[in-house]
Amino acid sequence: ERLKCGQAIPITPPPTSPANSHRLWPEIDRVVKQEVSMASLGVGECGSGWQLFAEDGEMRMFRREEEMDGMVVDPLKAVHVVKGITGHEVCHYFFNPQYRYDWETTLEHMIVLETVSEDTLIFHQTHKRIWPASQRDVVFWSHTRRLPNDQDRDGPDIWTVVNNSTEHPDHPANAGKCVRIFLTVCLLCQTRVDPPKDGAPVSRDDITCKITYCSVVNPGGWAPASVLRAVYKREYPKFLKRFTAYVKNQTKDKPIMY
Ligand code: 16C
Repeated sequence: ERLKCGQAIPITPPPTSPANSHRLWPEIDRVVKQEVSMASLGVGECGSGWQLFAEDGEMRMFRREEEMDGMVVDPLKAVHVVKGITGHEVCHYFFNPQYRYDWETTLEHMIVLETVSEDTLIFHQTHKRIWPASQRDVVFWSHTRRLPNDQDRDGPDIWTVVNNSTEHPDHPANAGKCVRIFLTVCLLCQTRVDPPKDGAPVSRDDITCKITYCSVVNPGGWAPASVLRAVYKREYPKFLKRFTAYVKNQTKDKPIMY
């Protein structure tokens, strides 16, 4: 079911989330709720000012041109509809570090700094350098969560992954050759099942995943605006196409994971 502008999406965390005794828990819970509500708003509604900048089949990418202290921090909102995969599967491959080098083409190096719980990890990543800017790195917590589907109680649950910059004493910002970037990313996935009319078992042909991907990246230091905008216009569509194709390929011969 499509969510309408302003329509509440259920975002109550599981009362026993394995991460809820961690020092970061209040922040994680607050940011996840906020990002899920923002991601669930449509792009054409509420006078939001989103401009379409890339389109390919079912995929649409929107941005708002914004600057902070002279640096480009354009928010991005992408929507995609992919057949044959579930929201749980999409979030599984996005969240889990063992798959990241397979699909994340801008990545140079990744380590898990802390396993907070099975649904919450803290990462350090370095990314490929964009000439003529300095190389970038990032430290962020990543949290995945199942959200009850109140719009369609018989339908599959909604899934999300939220990534948000944080600090870590082992990797202080701007201490080495990298400039620290700051990001907030939300992947929100809704699954629709259209069961076969003849009562046959549901197959991958009968499932569709609506993916919303929102991100704000602050480059953290000087980078030419024209280069930065040219890079993200190329890299975001490449990421979403490659990543969703990867999930389709990984899951095609596996049982459906709702
Ligand atoms: O969300 C995505 N990936 C997650 C798991 O890795 C996570 C990390 C996001 C990092 C996104 C920023 C990476 C920027 C590094 C520089 C790009 C290098 C390009 C090299 C080309 C040869 O949430 C998927 C992320 C998809 C990333 C698309 C690229 C966005 C560029 C934004 C501008 C960054 C400013 C860099 C300043 C020089």
